[in-house]
Amino acid sequence: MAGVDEAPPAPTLTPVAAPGRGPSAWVALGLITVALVALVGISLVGQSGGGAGPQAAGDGPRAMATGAASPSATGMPVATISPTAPPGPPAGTPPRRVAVAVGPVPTCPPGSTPNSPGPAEQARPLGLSAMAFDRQAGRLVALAGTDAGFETWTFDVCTNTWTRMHPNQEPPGLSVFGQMIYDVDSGVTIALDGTRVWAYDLAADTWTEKGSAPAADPRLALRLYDPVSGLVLATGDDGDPDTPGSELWSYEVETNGWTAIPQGNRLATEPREYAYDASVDRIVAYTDAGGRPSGARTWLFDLRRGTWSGTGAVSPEFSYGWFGTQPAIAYDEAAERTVMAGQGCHVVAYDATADRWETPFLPAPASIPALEPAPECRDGQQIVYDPVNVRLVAYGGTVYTTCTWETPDDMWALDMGARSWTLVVPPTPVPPPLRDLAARGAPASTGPDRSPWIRAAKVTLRGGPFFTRVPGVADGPWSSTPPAAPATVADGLFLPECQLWTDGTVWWEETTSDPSARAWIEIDLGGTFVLDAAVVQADVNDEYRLSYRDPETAEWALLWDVPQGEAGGMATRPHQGDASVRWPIGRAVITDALRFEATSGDAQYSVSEIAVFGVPAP
Ligand SMILES: [Ca+2]
Ligand SMILES: [Ca+2]
Repeated sequence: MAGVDEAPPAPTLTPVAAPGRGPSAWVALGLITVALVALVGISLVGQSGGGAGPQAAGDGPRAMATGAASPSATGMPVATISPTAPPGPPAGTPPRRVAVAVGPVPTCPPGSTPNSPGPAEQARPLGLSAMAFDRQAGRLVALAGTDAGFETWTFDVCTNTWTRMHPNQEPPGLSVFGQMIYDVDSGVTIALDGTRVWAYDLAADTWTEKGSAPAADPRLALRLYDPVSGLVLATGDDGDPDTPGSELWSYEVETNGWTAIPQGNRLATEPREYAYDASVDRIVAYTDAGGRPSGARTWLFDLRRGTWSGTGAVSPEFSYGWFGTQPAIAYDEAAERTVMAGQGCHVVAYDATADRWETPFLPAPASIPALEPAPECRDGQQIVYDPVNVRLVAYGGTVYTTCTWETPDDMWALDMGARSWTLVVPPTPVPPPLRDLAARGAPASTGPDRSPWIRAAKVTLRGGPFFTRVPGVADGPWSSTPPAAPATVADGLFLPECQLWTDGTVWWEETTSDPSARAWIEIDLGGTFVLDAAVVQADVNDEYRLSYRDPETAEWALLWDVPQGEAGGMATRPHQGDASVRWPIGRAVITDALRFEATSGDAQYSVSEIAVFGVPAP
């Protein structure tokens, strides 16, 4: 049993319903968000045939479709609780503030510098699935899913370094709800593989299979540790549609014993997130909007009395729509707040004693347009409280940068008191993309099995006109840089991915299929070559044809029908974002000249690089 003490009032943060932001700003943000959602949608479509999308970083069913994303995907606070809010117990008086000690607090060795980033070059878990904080060891425990199975890692918050552990065995899977919970009084980290419980002893570096869950409940999920009872709490679903997903269980790892927690009253809607709030000795449960306007709610569960109560708090809305994965949740013992983060650059904190949600950072018009990869903008990341450094640690997830989803591997700490982020592990350094084929050593660096880039002798723009607006193609004002020199389409230099289609490119508008009025580009290779590969960077939403001239017949023949790209603006084919990936021609093509033209698209075409590879013909 832990002690319960009165504690002094905590400092306050900004309430969710912050004054001073006028309606126009909210409208602007809504529009920005719609645009962001549209961008994200485009990106997801582009990924459909490729690797895992951002949802892969989420946690299964809760991250799946519940309908189209809406402006509520901003996670913006709502003004009032509407009549359509889910039914449930009425709001009671906010609980009295107590201070339950969650567990021992280890300290860093003298001379430690936890605010200095750890080594950038260090190995780290990729494909993070779950994290928990081992309070005895003072380290994070993480499970990361890889193609070869789950890996166990630990993170030293005093040196900011990851260590790959090599335990006797590792859980074969993780429940779709994916959380791990550190059991303080038993000194082990608990995981659920769907039907069986596993316990990790960090000091011994061993995983032990503890036994089966109480019922074949695919929605069973570990949620939190109760420091008063010393038990881990889980939620499940008994199939009763009147009480969806709100069965409560306690788990005693020492005896592998499961006990149903009696509930004197029940919620009619399924909470999405749970945390134990030690400042009031209550479970904080969050119900998302579920498609209802202003439908997000916050509930409290009194573990000692077995009763739910509603709250009067204006609750933030997180979207669980088709692109939104769940926000991360953790209780910050120092700030005495339950914190949720993720989706639309949004961090919110619940102060149970005051019954209100707060926004430590402006969720903002300032950050969304820039699409800055701020830690709070990540989707599907994990956050865990670090009692050693009295702050939250955030890792994992995905972020939308410039024009594509990326999986950042840097790690951040969030000090709720100072409202500041600290970088604790820098991103892994990566070489810049090979965007300049003409750079010294670039052709040679592509490997002995790959032919060198062919430096063209002359580029000629034919037909057209180029760099001229054609009436009826597109409305509205727009801008472009001065016309690019024709030679830039064969100078070995690729533009930044997704750059505006008229920025530094050779562009043209074309509405006719009449051969006598068409535009095309001819490239004189300055000799006769045997080609074996090509790379093209051109406007994303069009198809182009690259042809070659047969030196013997002077006829033009198809070399490559260049497909549409994946995302926004200038797009490299065959692989967006990586000009080192070549399209293999697959047959011996001998030629001395190339021809490039648009074959279909939106009548607005541009190209920034047409690169071919091969050797001089014998
Ligand atoms: Ca170029
Ligand atoms: Ca186009």
